[in-house]
Amino acid sequence: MKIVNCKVIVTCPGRNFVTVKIETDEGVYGIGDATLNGRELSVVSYLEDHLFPCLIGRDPQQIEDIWQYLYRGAYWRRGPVTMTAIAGIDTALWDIKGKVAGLPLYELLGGRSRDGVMVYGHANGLDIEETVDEVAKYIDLGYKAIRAQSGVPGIPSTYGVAKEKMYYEPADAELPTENVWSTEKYMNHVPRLFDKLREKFGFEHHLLHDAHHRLTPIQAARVGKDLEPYRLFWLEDAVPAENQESFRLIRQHTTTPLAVGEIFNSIFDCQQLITEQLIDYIRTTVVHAGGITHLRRIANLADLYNVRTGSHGATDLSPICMGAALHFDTWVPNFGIQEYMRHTEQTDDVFPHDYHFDKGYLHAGSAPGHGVDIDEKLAAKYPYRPAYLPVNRLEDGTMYNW
Ligand code: CS2
Ligand code: MG
Repeated sequence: MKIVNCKVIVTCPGRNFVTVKIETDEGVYGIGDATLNGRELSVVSYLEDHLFPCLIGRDPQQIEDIWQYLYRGAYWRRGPVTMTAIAGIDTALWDIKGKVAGLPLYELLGGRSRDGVMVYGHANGLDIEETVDEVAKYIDLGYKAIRAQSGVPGIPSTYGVAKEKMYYEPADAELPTENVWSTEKYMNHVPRLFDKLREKFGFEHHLLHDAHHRLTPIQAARVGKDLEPYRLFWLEDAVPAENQESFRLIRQHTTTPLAVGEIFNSIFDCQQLITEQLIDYIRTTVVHAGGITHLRRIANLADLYNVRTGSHGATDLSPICMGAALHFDTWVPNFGIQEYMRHTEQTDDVFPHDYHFDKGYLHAGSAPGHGVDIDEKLAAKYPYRPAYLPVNRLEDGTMYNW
């Protein structure tokens, strides 16, 4: 079997997605997600100009060898653009392998470890009352786990608080919008949100929260301690994790479980966090961490240290990534939870898929490969539109983390 053609499909059914399609001489094809929010076209160039020419004529069944060739062969290893491009190819190759074998991807990985994949949805509101109402809606929809974010009094806009409740989309402008942030105001507010949620709904549901890289280690330690009575499932991205040692300090002070890793792209970004058991959940996912081949390595390392998976699943990860992630989650022994932000109907129409939601769980489906396809004719109706995530400044104008 040989690879005869590779292409990239860029489409914007409400938001931008980059898709790799690999075709073989036997007519079987595979697709993979290669979307990097706000830097989409860099990945397109990396694929078209540098990787695709190396693939023509290769045996698509040799996934490991191709992965090593693309990773080691670049000389310049790692980085989000490189690893997202490799992920797009890797996912497409696993899709091909599944189709050739006539087996769903989770069977190729080692078979089913669970019946369904527990997911968490996103509840958010301009204030605590609105967030409480949104959490109630997710409970009614059957979710077992809900992430809660609320606007902070005195700050005009807050991370995670959206106008469009079911379809949160932060990449909303042709040039980055500027937000204002105050950690002090946030820190006073966030325990009140969870106090209210536990008072209203009790302790039956898992509650999660994302601090979106905005705290210093000692601030994160304080927030973790303040939230302890509310038994969070996790506190996410408490601090930027470039400095992995930061987590030592947080860990010394709080038993609130910690999750990190949605912006990591390699096992080396989480090596210290995992081996020193400084986190509880690793959030790397298929599209940004080198595909199934590399994510499996990260999960295996994590398993040795009792760290569980909790893959990123925001709307900027296409349904192809979600499909592949669900197969991965169905197999991975040290599964924790999967993030699930619903895609718009427009997006779902472009990417017909086999997975479905039922009573708080997503089910990967049993179609061969990862079970997601792309309607190229429909995709062509939605051309690329520049769209960026916001940036953040402190109240005095200092540039900060968004
Ligand atoms: C996030 C995302 O889902 C999450 O936890 O932090 O909303 C993130 O901001 C986007 O995926 C960025 O592209
Ligand atoms: Mg996050």
